[in-house]
Amino acid sequence: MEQTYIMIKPDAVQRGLMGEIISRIEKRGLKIAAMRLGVMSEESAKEHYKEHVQRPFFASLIEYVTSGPSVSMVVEGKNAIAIMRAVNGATNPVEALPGTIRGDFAVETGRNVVHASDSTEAAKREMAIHFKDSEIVNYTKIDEVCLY
Ligand code: RTP
Ligand code: MG
Repeated sequence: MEQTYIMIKPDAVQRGLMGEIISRIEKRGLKIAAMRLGVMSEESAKEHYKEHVQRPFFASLIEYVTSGPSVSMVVEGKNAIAIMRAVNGATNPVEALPGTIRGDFAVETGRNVVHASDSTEAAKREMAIHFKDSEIVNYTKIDEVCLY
């Protein structure tokens, strides 16, 4: 079982896409273990995207993700990290396939609607930035029974 950190970015909240995105995650069969709406602090955003600190787009990226409310989630399930990367689609929406969130709802990299952790290490690190352990809820869903 894996957990991954997901953000519905501010452009998606502004456009009323929260429900659509949450619905896709639920319908795929993954479980939401934590969820919060709020404006991400500059400090958290910089820590979250610190791998990109030297890139020319870093300042704009921080401005973008702190520009308004976003939704932070912990999404849980078998292979949740890889599945959520696939559900989101390619970073540049031009390359994102139809049927992915970015392929259906985005046109440019600078407003690409969603984030998902890209590895086990990143997921752990990002969940710790955005959630306390006590905010991540442990519960069982009726469709989780699997014998293998
Ligand atoms: P994310 O971290 O947001 O899930 O996106 P990602 O893994 O698919 O892509 P990553 O390389 O981690 O980039 C993080 C975010 O930075 C913005 N970006 N802008 N060339 C550019 O202008 C550029 N490259 C990346 C995007 O918002 C991207 O999602
Ligand atoms: Mg990334």
